[in-house]
Amino acid sequence: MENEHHQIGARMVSDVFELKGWDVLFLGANTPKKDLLEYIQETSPMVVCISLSIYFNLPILQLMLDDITDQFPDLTVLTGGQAFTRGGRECILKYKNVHYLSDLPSLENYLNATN
Ligand code: B12
Repeated sequence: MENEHHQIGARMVSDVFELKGWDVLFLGANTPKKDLLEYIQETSPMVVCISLSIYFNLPILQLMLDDITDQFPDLTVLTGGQAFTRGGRECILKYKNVHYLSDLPSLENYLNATN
């Protein structure tokens, strides 16, 4: 996501999806909101994952989620990353199809349950 240069966690998340047989489009770090929205429009993904490492980027994440959920209300969005250890989970509760997962085992459980 925008202004988020940490990409190792997101890379590991995408690897978990691939190991479970999903086709993954890894956009990398610091993806502008506008580009992400265009990308969703073009590729119609089943799930979008967003990684947040820096707590001060939480407002940027919220703006992103506002637009994603507004334009793609049925799309599932998974969020995670170490920023949430400092708070912010309550901010995503208001979004119906946005979920927070704390770690990779939780992601694997989620994928096993949805497959
Ligand atoms: C490497 C690193 C960097 C590198 C990143 C390089 C890269 N290409 O990724 C660089 C040098 C760019 C960097 C920059 C900065 N960093 Co830095 N960085 C780190 C460091 C040392 C490691 C991060 C990492 O890769 N961890 C390993 C990965 C695997 O862990 P993870 O990201 O947490 O991901 C795991 C889980 O969280 C989860 N997960 C992550 N995302 C998602 C998403 C979903 C959907 C799911 C299910 C799970 C999930 O799965 C992963 C596997 O368990 C951490 C400290 C640390 N020990 O973690 C600080 C840290 C993240 N950085 C920090 C800071 C403050 C910065 C800077 C602001 C420093 C500065 N003053 O310039 C800048 C910010 C730049 C920016 N705008 O993004 C802070 C963030 C504090 C906070 N939480 O608010 C940390 C925690 C250091 C600290 N103790 O203060 N950093």
